Amino acid sequence: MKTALITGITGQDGSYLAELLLEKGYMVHGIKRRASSFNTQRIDHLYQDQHENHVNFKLHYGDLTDSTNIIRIIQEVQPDEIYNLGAMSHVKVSFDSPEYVANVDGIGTLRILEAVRILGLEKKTRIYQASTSELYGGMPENKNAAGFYDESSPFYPRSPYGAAKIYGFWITKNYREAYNMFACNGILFNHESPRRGETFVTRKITMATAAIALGKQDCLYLGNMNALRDWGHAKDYVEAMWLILQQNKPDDFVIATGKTTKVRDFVQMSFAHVGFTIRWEGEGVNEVGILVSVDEQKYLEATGEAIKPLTLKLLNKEIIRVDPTYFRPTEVDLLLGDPTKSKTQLGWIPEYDLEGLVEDMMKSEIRNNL
Ligand code: NDP
Ligand code: GDR
Repeated sequence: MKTALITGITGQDGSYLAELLLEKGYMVHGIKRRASSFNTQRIDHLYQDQHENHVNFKLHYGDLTDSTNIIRIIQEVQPDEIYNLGAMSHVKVSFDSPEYVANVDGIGTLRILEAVRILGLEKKTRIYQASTSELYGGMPENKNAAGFYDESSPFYPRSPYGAAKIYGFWITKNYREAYNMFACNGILFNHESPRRGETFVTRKITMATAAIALGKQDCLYLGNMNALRDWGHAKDYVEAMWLILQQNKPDDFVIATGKTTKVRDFVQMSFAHVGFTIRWEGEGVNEVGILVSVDEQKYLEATGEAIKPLTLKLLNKEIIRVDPTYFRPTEVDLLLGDPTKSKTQLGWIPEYDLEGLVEDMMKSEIRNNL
């Protein structure tokens, strides 16, 4: 039985990865932070009474800012694989707490690598580092000839988050080269799911779509709707993380769909799921989305209910508006990844396309709201 340690196990990716590794027969350990209220909703279904026999899922209190804690947990667990997913992962919030992000997302990665070295586990323990398309940032001219970012595209981060993650990327690569460690970066483009944090744009949109459709909310406020993102499904992306650590040689891989979509079009797709048609008017901060019609049949299929009078009252009203609060001091306008290497070398085959992702998220939101 292999043993894995996951930092960030309470997050979106950590929860799907834990499920995947348990299915594969791993003993799974995770690090969770102490919080004043429960923060384990995404993994509660995996909980096991530690008094039972054959326990294969265990949580440890810890924090990536605490070296001694990290060393102690790794010493106790003696992992074959570490997945370092723990991070302050919100790009906009990273402008508010840049030093903290540098500590957790940057130095936190170093703490994991050093712990493995200090404990003499370099030969035993393989390490996955959660790197990101935010490393590429805002330089479209850095793309390859076909217009995509790939493993050889230069980096130009545009946020304290991206800058902290770039340290994580390079220190992982350096430990691989300096100490022969099996340490790899997965450069993952945006990936979403029904478990996505509620303040990331896709989840914010699908939650609001369901709430507006069911008469519980009047309007969705968004920031830059012209941003383009390469969105995949988190379930597919955790499979790629595992594949990266099963290779003969350590290496870095881009994980992406190879398609990019505007935030505005994601909004359109999400509302189309409940039969809403939106007309866009105005520009910049004055742009609004007006509800022009509701397809009764689609609404019924999506919600299992007839259209609510409160929903019909929204016809011809502005249901989407721009709030500049959500703009970032520096924005990443366009992300589009080239998954050729991961598809050919890892044999990674994603199951979901964008339509499938939106459908999965919307079905879950409707269930949550009924
Ligand atoms: P989430 O924000 O959903 O989860 C982040 C996890 O990190 C949570 O478990 C959180 O704990 C934990 N965490 C935060 N701060 C600390 C800390 N100081 N010490 C220990 N753990 C901490 O992120 P995702 O699951 O979406 O992403 C996983 C990783 O992949 C992150 O590193 C992210 O930056 C990176 N990434 C994500 C992409 C995406 O599109 N989702 C794309 C590319 C990279 P708590 O629950 O207590 O807050
Ligand atoms: P991102 O994801 O910054 O790409 O980072 P997010 O969903 O936050 O933003 C995507 C794009 O949507 C625009 N946007 C809004 N974003 C949010 N959060 N809220 C809004 O109201 C809103 N309106 C428009 C943003 O400006 C941006 O252009 C995610 C995180 O998971 C990172 O941890 C990860 O590394 C990258 O994806 C790849």
